[in-house]
Amino acid sequence: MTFSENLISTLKNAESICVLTGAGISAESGVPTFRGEEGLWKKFKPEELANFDAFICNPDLVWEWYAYRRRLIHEVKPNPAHYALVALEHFANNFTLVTQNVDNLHRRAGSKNVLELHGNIERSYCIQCRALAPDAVPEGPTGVQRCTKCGGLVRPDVVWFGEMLPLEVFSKAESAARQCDIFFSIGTSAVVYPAASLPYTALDHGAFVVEMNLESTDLSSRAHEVLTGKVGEILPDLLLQAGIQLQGEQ
Ligand code: BJW
Repeated sequence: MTFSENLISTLKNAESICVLTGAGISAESGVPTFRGEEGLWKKFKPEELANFDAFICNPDLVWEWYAYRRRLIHEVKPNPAHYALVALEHFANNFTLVTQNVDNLHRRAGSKNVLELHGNIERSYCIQCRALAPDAVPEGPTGVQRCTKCGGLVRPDVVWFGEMLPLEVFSKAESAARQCDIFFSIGTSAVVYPAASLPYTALDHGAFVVEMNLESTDLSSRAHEVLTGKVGEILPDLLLQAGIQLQGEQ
């Protein structure tokens, strides 16, 4: 892909870079997205399972959904897009990676400054006494886990619909979006708020906004550049053309 000179020079000269990622960045690792044609969760809409009421009504089903995804995530590896973001973090003076993903793949690739807006599937806690479950939740018997301290239901430490995002994490993300020179919205349908507000915050504060996605989204008409295609191909290519050294597994 050939990139515009404007994009290349804005990237090379950026003092501060902010990136928002969604499920699409992990798709090439083999993790299904939530929505769209490729979404494996077509059987269930995320709104139906990713909420507290669904968990209370059918804890075993919701727990199984997360247990299945946890197993899947353990079997996959970060892909060239995750590694390209590690290289971008090394390159930039000021770099913030904001992710909606709970799959831990950015950290596994080596990214350091990661803000997880929707939590992390590797952690779980008791809804009654709030105790964190032991590091690795046993995957043996099916069905929801119970707290070893009080017997309460154990849930994944993720943010469901209708729940607040971790305040401090979101406030750091907003501040990075306000301060950056260039903002990348990568592999997200940009429909879930407040995460979807971040590119608009960046636009309002004068950042150059770039979208990378297989398809267009509500953001596409407002972004300065829309790069259509697989992020695992586009992002490493962009870095190469900007003279930014790729590292790690590509
Ligand atoms: C590729 C690719 C490749 C594929 N290369 N691209 C109106 C305004 C503001 C808010 C609301 C509103 N109406 C309702 C709300 C509230 C609600 C909301 O936003 N709903 C919308 C659906 C309308 N938001 C909330 O409830 C949030 N909390 C909140 O607002 O708190 C305040 C509050 C509290 C109480 C009362 C009222 C207000 C919380 C949202 C939590 C979202 N949680 C989930 C589950 C997390 C745990 C888990 O993983 O199970 O987060 S839902 C799910 O969606 C998950 C994702 O992080 C999130 C976003 O999805 P994402 O990442 O964009 O994935 P997809 O699948 O949608 O898109 C993938 C994209 O990749 C596609 O575009 C593909 O084309 C692309 N792609 N392969 C490039 N190779």
